[in-house]
Amino acid sequence: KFKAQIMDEQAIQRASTRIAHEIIEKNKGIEDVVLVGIKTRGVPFAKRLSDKIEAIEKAKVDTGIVDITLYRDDLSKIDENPVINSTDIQVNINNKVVVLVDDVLFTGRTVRAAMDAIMDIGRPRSIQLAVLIDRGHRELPIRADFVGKNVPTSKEEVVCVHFEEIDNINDVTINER
Ligand code: 3GP
Ligand code: 5GP
Ligand code: MG
Repeated sequence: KFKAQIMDEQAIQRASTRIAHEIIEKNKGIEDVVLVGIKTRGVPFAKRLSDKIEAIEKAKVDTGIVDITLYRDDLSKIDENPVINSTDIQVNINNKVVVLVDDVLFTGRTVRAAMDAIMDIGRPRSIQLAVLIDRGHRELPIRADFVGKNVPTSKEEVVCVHFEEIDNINDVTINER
């Protein structure tokens, strides 16, 4: 059930531009940076960030994709088992700064699994995390380095991120379960 729109297209654009600048600033350029989008909607968000970074720095930024599914044994429980489905990172990540990119950060379990997938294929110098929405309710000691919008939610609420490539519209809404 729809409750409210919390970001429109322009708000997503502005947050993406700001985070692109923050990634460049924190890493003193993008030479050693690899953006890795977490499927599904972390991928179009990573694309937006890489487009912005390229426009600012006039240089290509390496990108990759990880696919992680959370299997919920019981929808009423918070217990979720992250499974790494596939990893598509064509560049060497040894000694690189890997920036994981996801749409929503919630318990942190997906990000933990994504870090496992990264560590399996190399030894990055560091791993950073960029998310469009941080909705709280962390169950692991994980935080984001770059946040589009902090949105305090109840567990009964769902954040719905929509990107044009997938949903034909760019916005973020809050719905009641
Ligand atoms: P995404 O691939 O765009 O991130 O987790 C799979 C999908 O289910 C996500 O799509 C997300 O949009 C949606 N989703 C909505 N609410 C939740 C939730 O509370 N937990 C999880 N794991 N996914 C949710
Ligand atoms: P976590 O593993 O941190 O609990 O959840 C992160 C993943 O689950 C993200 O990839 C995200 O897609 C999905 N997720 C968790 N809660 C929500 C939510 O409220 N809205 C959306 N769109 N995705 C969510
Ligand atoms: Mg996601």
